[in-house]
Amino acid sequence: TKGNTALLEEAVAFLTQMYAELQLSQDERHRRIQHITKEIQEEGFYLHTQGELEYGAKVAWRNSNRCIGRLFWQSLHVMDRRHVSTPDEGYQALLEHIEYATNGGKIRPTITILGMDYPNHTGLRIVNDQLIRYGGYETKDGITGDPISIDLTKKAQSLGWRSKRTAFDILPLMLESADQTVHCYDWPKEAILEVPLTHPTLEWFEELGLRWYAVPIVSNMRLEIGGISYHAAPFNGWYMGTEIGARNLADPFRYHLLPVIAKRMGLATDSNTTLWKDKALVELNLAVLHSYKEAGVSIVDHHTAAQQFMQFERKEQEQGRSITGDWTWLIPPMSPAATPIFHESYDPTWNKPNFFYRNDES
Ligand code: HEM
Ligand code: NRG
Repeated sequence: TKGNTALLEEAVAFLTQMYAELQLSQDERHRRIQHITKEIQEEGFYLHTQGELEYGAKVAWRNSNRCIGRLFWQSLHVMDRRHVSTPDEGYQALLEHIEYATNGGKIRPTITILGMDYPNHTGLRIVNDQLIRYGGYETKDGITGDPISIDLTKKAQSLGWRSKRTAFDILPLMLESADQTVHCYDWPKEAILEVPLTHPTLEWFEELGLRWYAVPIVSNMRLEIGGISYHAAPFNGWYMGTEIGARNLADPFRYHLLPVIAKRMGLATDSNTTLWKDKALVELNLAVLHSYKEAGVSIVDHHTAAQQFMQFERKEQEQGRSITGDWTWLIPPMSPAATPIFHESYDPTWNKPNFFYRNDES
């Protein structure tokens, strides 16, 4: 936690930016800063207004250097759930987030801000790194499911969670309360939208029995606004196809499906120069985009996302702002040089408000 002087400095910087950008009255800004100064002196923290929270969350998205999806930052739907303190209320609020964001497939970018920390009070913590993810199990014949979730799956099991041990079991929500006990909740089956994967032309593809969930809801980051940290602030947009098709299902340390798909395609996997991995990647990524489209679930391909990102850059410039970015994350994991982002360079400065990994400044 920050000392009072540092906190006040960050608060003033944030309010100054907000009042200038939204062209609010400078008198009001003065009054607000006076109020906050007193609050910080007396309490060691201050409370954001709903407007500050909403603006701060949107700008945190706009400042997310690693995000290619930032064109839509103004459309973020902010759920102010700061009053939530018990795990049961937390579960209820997050279930509402999932339902609102999923919206039958027409995904709405959403953030929920749950509880908060005050001096001498720790708010709820979300143990999961995404609200929806598949379990992973070590078996004597190798790993079943998502290897990235092996530890979290063990933790759920230690809390009494039981599953069918398929390759695609939805993990339960785990919430840690102030007394450091962890509470475990299964999502209702009907709340979790998933997409079975089929291919536009390869008929055998659906026999692989692959699927992925509709909405990525990142829950391992801290939202920082004006010196105040929100440790339980999960957010979502929609997927870019390559996240699923070129990483989650393809990485050797995730579902590792390229050899399986290449064999079904009849490719010679004993020679690198057949480009069997590249060919399998293309078909897998086509299947992802095709299936989400077919199911009516929002998704964006990496070429369109890159065009939208360039539009974001232009729009920001028109507003007199320059964008910051992390090139190594912005380029897509497939055909990066076929997108304009590859051929640009980005200022790596981290502006605030922003999202940070929990317990970490970067
Ligand atoms: C990262 C796309 C919405 C904040 C990313 C990444 C992609 C992406 C492809 C890289 C992920 C990776 O390589 O693992 C999109 C798309 C969105 C969207 C298509 C659709 C609307 C959002 C929203 C927020 C956000 C709503 C926050 C309010 C971030 C942050 C990261 C990120 C903080 C970095 C995550 C990390 O460091 O692990 N986004 N995003 N994005 N995005 Fe977005
Ligand atoms: N790569 C991760 C998700 C990270 C965030 N991606 C987004 N965020 N699209 C994965 O599950 O594949 N978002 O807020 O939409």
